[in-house]
Amino acid sequence: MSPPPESQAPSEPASAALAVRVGIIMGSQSDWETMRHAATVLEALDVAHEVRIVSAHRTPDRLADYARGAAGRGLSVIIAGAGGAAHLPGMCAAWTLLPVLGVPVESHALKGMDSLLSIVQMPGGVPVGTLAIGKAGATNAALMATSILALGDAALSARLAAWRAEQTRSVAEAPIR
Ligand code: RP5
Repeated sequence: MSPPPESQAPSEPASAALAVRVGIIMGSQSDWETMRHAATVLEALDVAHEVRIVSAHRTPDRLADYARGAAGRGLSVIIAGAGGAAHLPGMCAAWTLLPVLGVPVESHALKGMDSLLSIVQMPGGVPVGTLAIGKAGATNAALMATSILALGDAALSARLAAWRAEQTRSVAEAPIR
């Protein structure tokens, strides 16, 4: 099998022209199908973000450079998604003091249980905030990143409140039968 296009990052969101506040990284192009849900939420909330493929084991130097430079470039939160033996969020957290939110990507062999356990079981001392496996985790990672940023941004807090209110409005009182 030919190697995946590690240097080919998913296309940049329109909000990239603004000061980037959240970095979404993933171990492989194949993770984009899951991690795109984080980008979608950040776009809906107008949170400037960037998206990169950064593999802990295939591109270790890229990971070190990315994580060590993130705070200096103005990022506030990193969302890291990976599958299988998912070292990416933990290794990223080792290189930065920024909050790192880990998204376990659903794997073929073990349905993401391997990803979940390898991300959530960080030994005490270097935290990774671990979300659910798959789409829900990617979605909630973006919402949690937004909550963190909203602590110091009243306009963003208002946008998040509106997003949540719209979600509430969208829930029907009774199921369609
Ligand atoms: C991990 O290995 C990636 O995060 C991905 O979830 C998994 C499989 O990668 P590919 O073989 O699809 O590139 O590094």
